[in-house]
Amino acid sequence: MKPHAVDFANSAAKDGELEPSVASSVNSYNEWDPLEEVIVGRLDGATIPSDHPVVSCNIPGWAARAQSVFAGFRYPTFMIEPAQRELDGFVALLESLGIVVRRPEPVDFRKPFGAPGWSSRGFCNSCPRDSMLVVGNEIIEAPMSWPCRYFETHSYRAILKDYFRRGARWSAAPKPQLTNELFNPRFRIPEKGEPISYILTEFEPVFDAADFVRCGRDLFFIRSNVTNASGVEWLRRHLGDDYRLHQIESRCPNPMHIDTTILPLRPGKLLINPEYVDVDLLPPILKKWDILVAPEPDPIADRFLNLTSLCGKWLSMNVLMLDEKRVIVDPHHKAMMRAMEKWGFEPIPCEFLHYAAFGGAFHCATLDTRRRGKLETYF
Ligand code: ABU
Repeated sequence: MKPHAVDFANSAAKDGELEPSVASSVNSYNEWDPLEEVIVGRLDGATIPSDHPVVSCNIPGWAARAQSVFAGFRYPTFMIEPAQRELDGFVALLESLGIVVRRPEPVDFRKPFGAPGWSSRGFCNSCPRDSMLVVGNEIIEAPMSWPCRYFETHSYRAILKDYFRRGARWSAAPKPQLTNELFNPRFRIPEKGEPISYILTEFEPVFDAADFVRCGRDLFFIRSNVTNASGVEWLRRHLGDDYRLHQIESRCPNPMHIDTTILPLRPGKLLINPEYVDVDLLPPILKKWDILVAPEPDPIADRFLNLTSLCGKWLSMNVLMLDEKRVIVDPHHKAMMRAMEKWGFEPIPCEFLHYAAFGGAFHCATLDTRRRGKLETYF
């Protein structure tokens, strides 16, 4: 039998539950091919992350303090409602552009769960980018290190099973144990000028999918407080010789997710964060690409938005490419809108600032499962 072909001796296949597929239901190799189908996260049941050093070290100032006081409680309605309005607007925008939008199931994230040695409540499924990586026709469930996110992909299982039945490859990295050995008890966020260090040890492979971005055969990643070297190595071996992984050195003192450090926008154009990236240290493979330096983010005056954001100010970079030209940007970020125009893109405004309290913006809130394109080399 050919690899990935459906076994028609299987009774489910006879019952018509499995469909052999020529073109996979999942097909996305980069960040810019024309977007056809996307998973967008949800806010229902959102719960403030349970306390753990790996959580607090990644949350900025006041939000970390609030998180430790209110850990395990539901997000208040006054935070959910404005973010939900923005999310509904974002989904409506994507659908109006002919893009198929899939949604995870709502979950009561307050329910406790656990594994040997620990227990936690959940968080939310606002950011599918964090928990799943799409490489070509494969979706890989990431081995996440925040205990409250351990089962986050379960709310996407109906979608994953549907993609699988229609020909996609579906895999999951080994579930980590998340015992104390994974976390350095002496870790503290490095001060300015100190070398970057991470809370994770190499006890076992862990990574968040959002620490990787795709450019065909080449993927870029950062080491972070949720992605260790073993996690990167697991992915490197899993993807095999068809793909190359390149590290981006981020100077972010509490790095978590590459999409506010660099974002490839189309072949030859890389958006970078000037605070986190030293252009001279970019992998040599990027030497021929244009480096687009993200403008200083427009400050957010609303104190409550600032206090409750789980993200840094560079969330202005967290844009979503619909194709090689069109890009969804928050209109608050006027400097980014102007820069995108100057660089030859067509920014499409969509308000989304309230989503930061749930962990991200457009890139984080989505997982592009189908883009029209094929595996290519861009370097
Ligand atoms: N989850 C993306 C946010 C990363 C950041 O705060 O910089």
